[in-house]
Amino acid sequence: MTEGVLRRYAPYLPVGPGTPMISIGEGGTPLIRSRRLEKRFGCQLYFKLESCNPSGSFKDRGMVVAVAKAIEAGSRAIICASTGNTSASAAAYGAHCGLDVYVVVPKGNIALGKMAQALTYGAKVIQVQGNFDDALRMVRALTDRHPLTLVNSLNPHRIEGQKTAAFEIVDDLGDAPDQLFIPVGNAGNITAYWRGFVEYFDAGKAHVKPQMMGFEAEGAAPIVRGQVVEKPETVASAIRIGNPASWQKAEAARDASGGIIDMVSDEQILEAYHLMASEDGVFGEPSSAAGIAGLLKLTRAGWSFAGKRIVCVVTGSGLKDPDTAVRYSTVSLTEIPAKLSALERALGCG
Ligand code: AN7
Repeated sequence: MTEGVLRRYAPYLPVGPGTPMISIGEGGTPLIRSRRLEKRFGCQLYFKLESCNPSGSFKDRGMVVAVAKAIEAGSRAIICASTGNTSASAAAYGAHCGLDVYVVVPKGNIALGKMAQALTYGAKVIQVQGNFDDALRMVRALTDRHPLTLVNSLNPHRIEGQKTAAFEIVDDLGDAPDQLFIPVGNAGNITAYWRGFVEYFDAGKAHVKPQMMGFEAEGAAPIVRGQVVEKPETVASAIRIGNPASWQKAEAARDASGGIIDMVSDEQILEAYHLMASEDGVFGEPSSAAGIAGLLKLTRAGWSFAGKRIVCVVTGSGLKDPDTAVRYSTVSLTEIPAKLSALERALGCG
């Protein structure tokens, strides 16, 4: 049986005798080597496929810990604000444990697959006439006044769980990579990875620490611009965030690692999204392409990654957002009558 994150990394997690060791199969995700895309960069490029978690995103690693600790503390109900993946994950783990789940999402700005998940797992879905930052502000104020457990990454157990992805990368590669390329939205994940790499380094399990290379979307880049973005906009709806909760922690991770936080345009995100899928068979959601978009941007700006060992985090599955996939498809559909001759003609061999 699959171990899950709580059992596999118990010594590194806030796990005690009273913690329920729940799992729906999170963690243990594949680290795969690029075959084609990496040639553009002259580096060794690996993808960490967090899309292979049970709800299809990296959120499950943190959610399993947050939900276990909520149950341990006697909570019966959890709530989050979300651009989609946190709500899908909260709904999944809440369902597994019989908790009431409330998810607050920006109306019209969460991907179809994520909405389908939250609804089918049985969460109560509340659509706010506002953006993610509005939803998070409301949920924070609500949980100050009412006995609901907040499972956004402000909940420290979320970050604890998410750091296990860094452990797995080191366990798989035998050491930390030179650089980690990762999308940045609410900035919890870059914070969690850095913590994981530092803890494994301090435990003697890794001999180097990677540079953290984070990328926001240009229309939602508060950290890069140094100010809150009131009306964030990007095709990558998961990272359409103007006032990240872990802003300072992400900057600290960037600075301590000697890395950067930069931004990529929607055009660069969509280019990377298509290249990952068509050249390496990796179908991430648009936000998950921000890392490769950043690698392409920096390479074109003259940076050299030759000889480096780089891991790019594919944070969520491309299946989450079928609307964007179809809308921006670069391939044309062909329709034919049900005849062999028509098929031959269509393939140019008739
Ligand atoms: C696929 O679900 O914020 O920088 O509410 O879904 O840790 O926020 C999602 C974020 C990257 C950014 N990739 O991670 C939410 C939410 C995907 C995501 C991010 C998200 P953070």
